[in-house]
Amino acid sequence: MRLHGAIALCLLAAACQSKATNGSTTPPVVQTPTNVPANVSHGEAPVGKGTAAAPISAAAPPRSTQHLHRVRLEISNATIVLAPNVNYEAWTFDGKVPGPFIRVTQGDTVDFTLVNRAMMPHSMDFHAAEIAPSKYYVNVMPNDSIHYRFVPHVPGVFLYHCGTAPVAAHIANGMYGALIVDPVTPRPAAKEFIFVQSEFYLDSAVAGKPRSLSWERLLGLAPDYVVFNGRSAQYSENPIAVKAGELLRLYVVNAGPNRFSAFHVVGGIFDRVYVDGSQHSPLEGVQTVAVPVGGASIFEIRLKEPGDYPFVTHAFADATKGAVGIFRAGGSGKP
Ligand SMILES: [Cu+2]
Repeated sequence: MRLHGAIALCLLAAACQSKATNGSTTPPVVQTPTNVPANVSHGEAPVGKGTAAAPISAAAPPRSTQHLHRVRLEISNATIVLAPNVNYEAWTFDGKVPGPFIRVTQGDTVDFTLVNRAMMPHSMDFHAAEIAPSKYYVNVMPNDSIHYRFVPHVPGVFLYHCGTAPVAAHIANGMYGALIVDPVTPRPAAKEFIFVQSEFYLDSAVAGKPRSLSWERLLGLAPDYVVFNGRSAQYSENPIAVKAGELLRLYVVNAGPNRFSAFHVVGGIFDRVYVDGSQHSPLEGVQTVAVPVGGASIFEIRLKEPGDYPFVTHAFADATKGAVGIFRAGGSGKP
């Protein structure tokens, strides 16, 4: 409110000065700001009062205990909700955006089947795999399927996505997800979350119909929404409950298709960041780390005291378009 008062005083002073110089006796017009900013740091979106579950959970799946993972994904079109009253006709893995979060351990076998229930060719590219794209990342025709196996040898967190051309359109329509590859020696216990950042480019609204992709806006790099886990600002409207002092581990994946993420937690400094998931030489004591499109990093942080801590891409046009959430730290989770 003090800010508003200062703005009003400045405007008043300008008007008075104008009166003094032009000699008019017309009462000064004082403009009042109409957009009242949320009374919370980085309140780019409405902040919910409680900690109700968000529409799409950010909880990471638990570490796996099996060594053979039969993963079967079905491709289909599905209407998703990008924001209140904004529906989008998405292309999906298993009817959701992002697709299912998958978790395996280094050296496990992934036995993968992709079934195409949509009306056009699609495919699958696992960044965690080291196999020949010309053999496996090939188009699967409607009502057809493909089956292959791979062994992830490198721990980290990895993007998976449809690789059918034009890839930008398939990703912009929602065809991506995250695969965690745990090291054989488990990481220290932590509360773990996955955030997949991505963009949506909308065509014109037609009454009663979900929105769909605007290719022109995509090529113009002008997203309408930039989101974590497929929905604008869902973790601001439904803050994520954590405890002050406990170790948080964030698997942050950038599906794009175009925008870098400048991942940052307001009010915190990362203890360690495993850049692009690499086990080697994590960054220590860093504030903001870029996650490139097609990349993913593992962030570890402890929030020092109870309170609300926004997490954002610090590219603030994108945060304003929905890439913002809140960690709501309560009670002590030591140390
Ligand atoms: Cu596709």
